[in-house]
Amino acid sequence: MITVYSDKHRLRNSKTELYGGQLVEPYERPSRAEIVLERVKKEKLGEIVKPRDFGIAPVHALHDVGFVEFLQNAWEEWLMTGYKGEAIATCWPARRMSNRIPEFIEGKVGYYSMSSETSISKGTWEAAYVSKDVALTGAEILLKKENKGVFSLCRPPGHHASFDLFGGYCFLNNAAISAQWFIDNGIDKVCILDIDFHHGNGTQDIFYEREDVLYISLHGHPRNAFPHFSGYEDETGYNAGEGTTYNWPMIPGTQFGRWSENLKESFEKIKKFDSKIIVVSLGVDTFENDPISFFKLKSDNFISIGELIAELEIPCHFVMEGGYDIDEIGLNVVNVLQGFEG
Ligand code: Q9C
Ligand code: ZN
Repeated sequence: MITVYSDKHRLRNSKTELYGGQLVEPYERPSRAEIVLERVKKEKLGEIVKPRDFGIAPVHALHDVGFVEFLQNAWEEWLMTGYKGEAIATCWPARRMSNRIPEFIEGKVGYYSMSSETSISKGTWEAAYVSKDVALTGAEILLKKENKGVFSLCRPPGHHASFDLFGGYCFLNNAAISAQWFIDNGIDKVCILDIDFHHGNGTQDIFYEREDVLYISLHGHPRNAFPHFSGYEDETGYNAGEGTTYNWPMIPGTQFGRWSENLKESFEKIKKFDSKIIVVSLGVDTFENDPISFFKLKSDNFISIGELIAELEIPCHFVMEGGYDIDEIGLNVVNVLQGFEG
């Protein structure tokens, strides 16, 4: 399987994450991608290719122009205030407040974010820009070379990022951007299968009213898990998109038995939808040792996940999302890909 990778992901190297009331070293750190790449090489998964620049149009296809401009300029504007730390949101347009866009960067950071753990730092925009090129290059390879599967080693991840929101370590929604690219290049329907531990609120939101994209997610129940306000079972789509969103929230301690039952149930929806391509939002934070999640999947289970997905016999674009147990992230990700290849 071809892997798309760029070392420009290192430009996303924030020093602070607001976690449990403290500023800690971010869980979403450069070594994550390095270790996955090492494993890809060690296991001889296949060729490693660099992304090409697809420009900004595929971003504007799904994200708000003002939001994109904000991401581009946020770090410079934050520096100009004289603040000493990284840009962290502290105030939001909450219930019954005004939705007008503020001028001051501190207000804009709140306006354009869904959560405050994700600091904006120097190089964040540049890394997010290349991450979407990694996903788009992977999409192009899958379509043009008629491969069965391609792995886009995206970093930063994307599935929490919405039309005009960043957060949850995400800035641009790589999986969504690649799904839209498939549609713009002759694939009439696309399924996004999101197996990251967290609900992909951004992906769901972007396609919530669309009938041409099926969004399926298995995740920690929002009663207990980030992003807390999205991912309930009764979120099923709206207007033309009614019935093209399916959520399987699961309780703390969930093991592979229950998880895989739900995966198989989701396959019934995927088969019925009958799309020619699946974008897999591939997070391995469902792992038992993940430091910020509460499922109990074991490393071997990730091989089974790949094997199960392969049974669908639909070409898959694997897009890297979360996974924070640095020691085993390479093993777990490559297990999925090798299981898929058989
Ligand atoms: N107590 C992705 O996996 N904080 N994002 C969780 C847990 C945010 C995860 C706090 C987690 C974001 C792409
Ligand atoms: Zn996650």
